[in-house]
Amino acid sequence: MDPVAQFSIFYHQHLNADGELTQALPAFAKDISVLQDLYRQMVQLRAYDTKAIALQRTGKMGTYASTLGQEAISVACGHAMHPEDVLAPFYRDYGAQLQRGVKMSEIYRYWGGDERGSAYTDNQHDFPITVPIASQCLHAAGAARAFQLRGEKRVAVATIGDGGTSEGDFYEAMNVAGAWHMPVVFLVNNNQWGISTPRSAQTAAKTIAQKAIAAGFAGEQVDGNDVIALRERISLAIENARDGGGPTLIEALTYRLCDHTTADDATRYRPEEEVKTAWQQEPVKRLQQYLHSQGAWSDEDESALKTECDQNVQTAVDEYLNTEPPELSSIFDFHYAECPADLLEQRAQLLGDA
Ligand SMILES: Cc1ncc(C[n+]2csc(CCOP(=O)(O)OP(=O)(O)O)c2C)c(N)n1
Ligand SMILES: [Mg+2]
Repeated sequence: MDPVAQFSIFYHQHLNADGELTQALPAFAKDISVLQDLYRQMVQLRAYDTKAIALQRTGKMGTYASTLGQEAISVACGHAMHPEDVLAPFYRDYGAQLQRGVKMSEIYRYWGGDERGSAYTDNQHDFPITVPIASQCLHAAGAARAFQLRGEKRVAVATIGDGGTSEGDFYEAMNVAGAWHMPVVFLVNNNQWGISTPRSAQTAAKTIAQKAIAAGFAGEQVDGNDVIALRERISLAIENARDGGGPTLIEALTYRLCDHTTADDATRYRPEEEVKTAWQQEPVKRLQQYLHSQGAWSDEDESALKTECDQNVQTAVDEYLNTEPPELSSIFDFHYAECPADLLEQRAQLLGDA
């Protein structure tokens, strides 16, 4: 008997955990200033993220989802996208959002419970952060369909966690994207955990990448702590989609070095040893080591960058804390195009008009 269908899933890496190349650099990375730029962005993202947790801990912000350890994925994604593309992000993609014009102060505002934090002033194309898991994949598929119908050479990118790939919305979006050969890329941040559910308990599939096969397109794994491989593979997938090649699923293998959110305590369910091992793999250090080895980064560069990043964060914090609180009615005003009658009644009660 001959097999009816066969498939392979490939794993891509350029830079290992020690900051050494495991294969030749891709063309974009031969310009060292591009790698320095990616490094700067990861360091800036980490400074922003650290401050967000401090703001929450001191009662100045609501629950926050950190991106610690996962910086390479969103930074590479933002770098690979074109301005006219559309990002449908989940809640750990600040690195892509910042590159696409979203302000740090806007993201602080969002997690501070202020809906105006999703009304980006310098980003006209992207969706806001999505918390209902996997629904953003359908939004991205819808945007990609619109590009097809309008004959626009644009690409939609949906990002999602490993746990999210168990959701019906994810499979439905993948299915329609494959069936209609849409210009969309699904980027999975496989950080090994969905709150307290480990990847091993999440799905019996050997890889998440292979979920693309059932939908009729390619899936691949990338070292999610290697910003060089990520930038290369995401860019290839996006440009392939732009050129009519259809969707791709990229599974980026990383680790959630933080709690799930500030409302979580991961020490209750994760072995300390696992987290310790994961710290050896993290993305920022390895790129720094590589740049050092090329004579393209010094201790002076590092301290100048640290000062600059801290200043940018402080400016954003000042903007955030100096924002007038939102109108009380705002909790009703942004969910529906036309607010249903029962909510209008509650709104009136809240405002004392009833
Ligand atoms: C539709 C839906 N179901 C459940 C939740 C609650 N929830 C929030 S985050 C999360 C786990 C997501 O895990 P994963 O997709 O791996 O993303 P990660 O948080 O690890 O980045 C769940 C179940 C939700 N937000 N939306
Ligand atoms: Mg996860």
